[in-house]
Amino acid sequence: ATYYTEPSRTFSEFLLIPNLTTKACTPANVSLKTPLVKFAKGEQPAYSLNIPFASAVMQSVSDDRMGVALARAGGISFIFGSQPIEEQAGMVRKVKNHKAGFVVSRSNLTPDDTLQDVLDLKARNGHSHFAITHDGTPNGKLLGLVTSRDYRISRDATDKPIRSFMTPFESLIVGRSGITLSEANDLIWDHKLNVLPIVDERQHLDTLVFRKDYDAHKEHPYELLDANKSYVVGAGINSKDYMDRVPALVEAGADVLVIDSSDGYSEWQRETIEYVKANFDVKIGAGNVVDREGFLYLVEAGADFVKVGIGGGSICITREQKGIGRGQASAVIEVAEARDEYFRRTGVYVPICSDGGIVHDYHITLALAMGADFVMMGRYFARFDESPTRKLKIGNNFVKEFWGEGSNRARNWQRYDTGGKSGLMFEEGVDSYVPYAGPLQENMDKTTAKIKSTMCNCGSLTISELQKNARITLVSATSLVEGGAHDVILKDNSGLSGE
Ligand code: MZP
Repeated sequence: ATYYTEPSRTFSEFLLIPNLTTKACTPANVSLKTPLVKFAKGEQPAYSLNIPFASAVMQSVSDDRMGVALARAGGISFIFGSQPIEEQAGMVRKVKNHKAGFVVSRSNLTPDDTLQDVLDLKARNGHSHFAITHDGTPNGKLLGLVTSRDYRISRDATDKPIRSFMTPFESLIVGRSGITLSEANDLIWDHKLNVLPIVDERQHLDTLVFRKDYDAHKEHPYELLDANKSYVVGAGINSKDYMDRVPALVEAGADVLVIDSSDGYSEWQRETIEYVKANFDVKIGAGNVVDREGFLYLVEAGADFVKVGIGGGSICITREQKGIGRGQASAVIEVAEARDEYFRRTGVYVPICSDGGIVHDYHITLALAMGADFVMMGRYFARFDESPTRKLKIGNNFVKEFWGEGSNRARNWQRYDTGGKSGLMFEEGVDSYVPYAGPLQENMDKTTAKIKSTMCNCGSLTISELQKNARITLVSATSLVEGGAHDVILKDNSGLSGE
């Protein structure tokens, strides 16, 4: 046997040490954009994410509803594959056919009309929220209405002429809106609007600014998330029925596939990748691996990205059942080194995804700092309204159901199969509950705010800067205690009463 001299380490064993924070390094200036699939030096990846989050290929996490919600927020879902092919393809189709949360309609409104007129038009068209765009001259015509999710207009403003919301300047700020950057890009692209989208720190559209000389089609300031103007969606496949599953998923519009397996360092995966590459024009990720050898094997087979992690998932008992796996931090660090070395040697950058084991938000920042390009999470997303499972009340708390793919409930034997048995011989996952946490967007806003703030502490405006500049230290067991509230009586738990 070969012995590794270093122990396997998890994220909780590390902390980031701040670097110099320059004045330009503010959360609003931080970009979380990250490549999803491989690309050659000097080129752009075919798909990027605006936030480095993917939802797990799991029955209890990624269906079409999660697919839409996460794509809208700038990440990607991989629709679970442990279901009949047609049902999975149907979910993919639903995400692809989903219309973003706004409509633009040409209207005959003029700046002399009041907002009440706009509201009436809005009511007639069934729009719930809107912003207004204009052709740029103070007396010009409205270009249309943009509905969005959280645009609010005060009641007492409704009888004012629309022009009071406009300035006589060439640049016209037309309204605040909460739609995401990708939605704004779709809007601009689809309707040939000469407006420049300005985004807030959450990558949400803040304002649309009219510019006479601005041609969105010539100088699009942001990359479009996706070329056929629908949400980007991924889908899980396995190395058993791929010859039937892949054609159906591609036909349904899946942009990116991923071979979902607890152990990806196998000839089964190589054959699957080769088949997909030879027959389809679709991106395919593979995994999971936990070391350099596994990474290189899948990359040489043609994988567009590689997933890292065995046994670290919150619902996973693989390590207990089979004694295989590796601490997630150690796995990411080694595979990231192999990725960088491969890039130096070949000029091809193959993104890696840290899959499983994210417990605290700061674990995401650590995973990125250690070299992950994006993270895949199950437990994190299972807690939200948008996950496919039931919300229940247990005692005084709301919870959501969350079960592993290797549990008796999911019976995803293909994910664990090591050769030809069509059944689950023993469980590698559990059936559980997670605390209900509310809507996805609200939670993700908090998480990304923490990541951006930490990146500023580390003096990094982009994920690749963080990967280069981060200084990471191991923590001792005793200093872990120092990291939480300590030596104080917490008010909530004190049991004290008083006036
Ligand atoms: P987590 O984010 O909940 O910690 O981990 C999610 C990851 O656990 C999934 O993306 C997948 O790789 C893995 N998983 C899913 N089901 C099981 C299981 O039943 C599992 N053992 O390990």
